[in-house]
Amino acid sequence: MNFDKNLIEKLAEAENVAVLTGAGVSAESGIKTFRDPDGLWAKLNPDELASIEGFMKNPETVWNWYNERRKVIASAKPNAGHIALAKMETLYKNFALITQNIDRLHQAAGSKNVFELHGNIVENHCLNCHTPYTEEINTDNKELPKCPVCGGKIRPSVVWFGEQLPAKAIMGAEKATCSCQVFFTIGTSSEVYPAASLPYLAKNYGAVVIEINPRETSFSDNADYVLKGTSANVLPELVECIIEAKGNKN
Ligand code: BJW
Ligand code: ZN
Repeated sequence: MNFDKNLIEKLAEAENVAVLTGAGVSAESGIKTFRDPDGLWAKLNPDELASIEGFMKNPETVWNWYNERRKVIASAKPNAGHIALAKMETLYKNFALITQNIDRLHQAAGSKNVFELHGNIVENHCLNCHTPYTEEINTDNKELPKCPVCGGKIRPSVVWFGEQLPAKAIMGAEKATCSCQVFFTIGTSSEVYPAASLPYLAKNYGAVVIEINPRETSFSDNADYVLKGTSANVLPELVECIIEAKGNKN
């Protein structure tokens, strides 16, 4: 891909960079997205599977849907896009990786300063008393685990529709967004708030905003640069260009 010269210059000069990622970044690791034609929500109802109301109505159904996803995620490996983002972190004084993904693949690739806006699929807690549930999950056991403290229902520590985002994650994400010179939005449809508001916030605070996505999104028209392509294709090349440009500056 031929990158715009001004864009590479901005990336070589920047000290603070923030990146927002979505499901598309993990697509090339074999994890389905949500809103693509073959995505999870094409066949399944988010109200039934990703809301507290859905969980209360059919806790076992929801728990077992997460069991199936736990299996897929446990066998998934970071792809070239995750690895390039971990490398990108080492190039900057301040770098924040803000993710909507629950799969922990950024951490597996080596990213350090990660803000998980929608929680993660590795941790679980009691719906009733909020105590973390630390027993190993047997993904073949269809029965919903019960809290050893109060007997309450155990749920995955992910963020469902209508729920608040973890305060530390959203506050850290907003701080990084307001103080960066360059903001990336990668592999997200920009449909889900408050994550979708971050690129606008970055723009309002003067950052250059770059979108990487094979398709147009709700945000595309507002981006300063749109790099059309998959994250595993675009990111490794882009990171090499930044390294080269930074080398030429010194
Ligand atoms: C590739 C690629 C490749 C493909 N390379 N790219 C109006 C305004 C503001 C807020 C609201 C509103 N109406 C309702 C709300 C609230 C709601 C919301 O935003 N709803 C919208 C749908 C309208 N938000 C919430 O409820 C949030 N909480 C909240 O706001 O609290 C305060 C509040 C409470 C009550 C009322 C009002 C306010 C919580 C949101 C939680 C989202 N949870 C999920 C499930 C997490 C657990 C799980 O995984 O099971 O999070 S839903 C799902 O969507 C998941 C994702 O993180 C999230 C975002 O999806 P993402 O990552 O963008 O994926 P896709 O599939 O949409 O897009 C993939 C993209 O990748 C596409 O663009 C592809 O082209 C691209 N792609 N291959 C690069 N190889
Ligand atoms: Zn409990």
